[in-house]
Amino acid sequence: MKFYRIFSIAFLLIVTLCSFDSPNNTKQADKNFDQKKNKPLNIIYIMADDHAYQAISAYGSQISKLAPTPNIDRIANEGARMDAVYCTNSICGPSRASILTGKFSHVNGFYKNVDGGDFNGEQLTFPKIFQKNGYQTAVIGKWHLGTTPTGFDYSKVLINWGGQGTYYKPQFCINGTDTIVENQLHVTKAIENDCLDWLSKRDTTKPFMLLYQFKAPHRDWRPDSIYHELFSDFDFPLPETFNDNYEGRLAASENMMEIGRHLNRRDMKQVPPPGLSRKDSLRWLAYGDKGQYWSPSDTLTGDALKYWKFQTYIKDYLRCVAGIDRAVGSVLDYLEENGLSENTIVIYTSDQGFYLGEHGWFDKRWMYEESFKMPFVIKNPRTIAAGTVSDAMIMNVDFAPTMLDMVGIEVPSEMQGKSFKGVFEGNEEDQRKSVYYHYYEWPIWHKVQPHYGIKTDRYKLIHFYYSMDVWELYDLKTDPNEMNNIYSEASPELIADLKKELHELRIEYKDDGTIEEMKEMTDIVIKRVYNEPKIYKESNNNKK
Ligand code: SGN
Ligand code: CA
Repeated sequence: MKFYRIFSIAFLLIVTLCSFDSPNNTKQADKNFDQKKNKPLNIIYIMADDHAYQAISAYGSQISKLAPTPNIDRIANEGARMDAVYCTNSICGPSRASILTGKFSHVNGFYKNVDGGDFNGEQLTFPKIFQKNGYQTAVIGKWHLGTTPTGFDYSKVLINWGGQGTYYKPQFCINGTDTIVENQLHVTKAIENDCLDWLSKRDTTKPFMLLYQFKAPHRDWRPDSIYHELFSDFDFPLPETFNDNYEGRLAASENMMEIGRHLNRRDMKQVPPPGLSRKDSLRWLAYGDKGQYWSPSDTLTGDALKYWKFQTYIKDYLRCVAGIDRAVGSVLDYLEENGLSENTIVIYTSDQGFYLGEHGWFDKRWMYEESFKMPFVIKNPRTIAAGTVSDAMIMNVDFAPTMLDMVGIEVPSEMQGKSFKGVFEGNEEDQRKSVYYHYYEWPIWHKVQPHYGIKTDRYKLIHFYYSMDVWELYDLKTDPNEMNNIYSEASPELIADLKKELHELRIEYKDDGTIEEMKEMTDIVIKRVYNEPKIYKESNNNKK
């Protein structure tokens, strides 16, 4: 018995050490262990879908003060709140693909959600590198990249509604083979339970890297019934730019994502009249999408109607956020209760930002601040001082290199992003001077012109190039809400400097195709070939 125990301890030790002895990274074994505690660093990467920084109380906005997120704030308080993290393409699948690969959309190939094909899971991603280096890896929740996740020991991802998943009766695919439908729980609760379950059953001899990814608070903002009464006794303030008239911004003026004009009956939780066929009732619910006028009552019109739509929208959105905050809290509690807090990096972010009524909008896609900027809080008790706030400019392609770097794994040179670990160690020279953006999808959904641009610490220059040729320039110091396009009145030197920097970034990131080539990328239709189990396809077809 004694011999067996000694043998198994020795065996475990060998297995653990061998698992770090990867040809990829010889330095890792010594770096990855805390010298004092001899424990490897784990990672929990938490990502919501469409969670605006304005709806996280650590960021201090007016609305978040009325709808606080104490658990997400715990991560910021115990670590850092990052104030200038940007996505390179503000749309779900493309942002996720950039995060996984550390590469820009046009390089990893997944640059459009609609007619953009499937993510090529054969390419190098950070979960694969963690896995190779002895980590136990898992992804649970929203994936939305078509193909079955690769690089994970365990995956349980949403597959219905084209990979979006639904709030109720969501369908999940486990390890690319088994499909299950969750009939009881709200999707956030189901994902929360699955993560806690995976954590409690994991192999404790190995470090872990878990992607914990919510469907909420994505459109159509359907909260768990336990939150239905939340915020029902007060209204939220309107954002400053709620009644923007888009003057001087042609692309914005052509949008189809206005709270006043494009929220449909389904978004507003209206109930179809009895007796309609399934097809007709779906059509009835989608009414409003294309700007068709509707009101829930004969008397609710004009500004009052727009106000009612905003309150209905924002309250449901924030109720979804409340569920996420609880689910973040239970995982943080698990880490504390199981002695894992000190050696686990926890990140909370969203696939992109979102409009909560700013410029009169919902949705994302624009290079304007609310959708370009991602919320990002991170705790790493070994290297990040509690209560850190940083305005270092970071892009989502930097996440993979940073996570690898933080645990001591070498960052592959093919990744275009770079580690921002140095930001927490006072390495100013590591910091970016500007960030780059490129969005391709057109016209659905929401009619946002393809555009690319650059943001420096003060200015933002954007080129809308698809069915117009329009430049916009904002001075973020004097006009943080981006209401005044100063392109035609700015000094030629300033414009020339910014264009030069933009041009250099396009060359550096290998995104220097001609306008015609970029338009072709928008026009090309690459059908998705879902690598999903037959049972899912059949049940989906039955719905049509
Ligand atoms: C759905 C939504 C859109 C949203 C896209 C992309 N419409 O199509 O409003 O922009 O997803 O979202 S819905 O009526 O079906 O909800 S993303 O998060 O996948 O990028
Ligand atoms: Ca999204």
